[in-house]
Amino acid sequence: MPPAAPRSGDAIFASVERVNAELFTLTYGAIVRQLLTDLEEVEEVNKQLDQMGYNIGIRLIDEFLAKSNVSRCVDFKETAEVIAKVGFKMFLGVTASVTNWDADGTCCSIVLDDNPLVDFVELPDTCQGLYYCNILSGVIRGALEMVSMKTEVTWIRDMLRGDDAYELQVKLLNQVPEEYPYKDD
Ligand code: MYR
Repeated sequence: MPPAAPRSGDAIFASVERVNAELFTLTYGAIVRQLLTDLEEVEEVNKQLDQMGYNIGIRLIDEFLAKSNVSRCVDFKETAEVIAKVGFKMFLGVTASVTNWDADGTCCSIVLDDNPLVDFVELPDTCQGLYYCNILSGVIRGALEMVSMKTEVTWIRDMLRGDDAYELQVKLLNQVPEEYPYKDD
């Protein structure tokens, strides 16, 4: 058999990236499986995944702001676009679309173009009610809280539950105005 042709740096980099992504997906799956074993109730697993995501989100925002160079958003609409186009790309390698705005611009949906967390995943019937990707809603809630936005983030559609997309609803509950700490006079 002839020796395999040497691969270019780009090809090696791409395959290392793919292996990293697969490892990430499988590790997340192992965490969910362990939580299901330990906590038994699917509802408790949903809460725990959300809480884990929140704890990640409150730390990840620093890395996001440092690496992305995004400046303060003028409104929640811009914030949602930044999450969908920059945040998801940076941390999950995918982008998402923002849709379904309500009239006052405080509630929208983020629809994922792809969801690497669920590659290789099939849920058994015993997992009905599980929000497998609940870590993501927690991440967004935690990250936004660190930039003064209290939100409620919930899954509206989930392909693992038979829907035709992955859709998160992000509702702005309140926004604490940041105060300039010095007097101007
Ligand atoms: C601002 O300060 O107005 C900018 C706020 C940008 C918030 C972006 C939060 C990024 C969250 C990343 C989510 C990634 C999910 C995988």
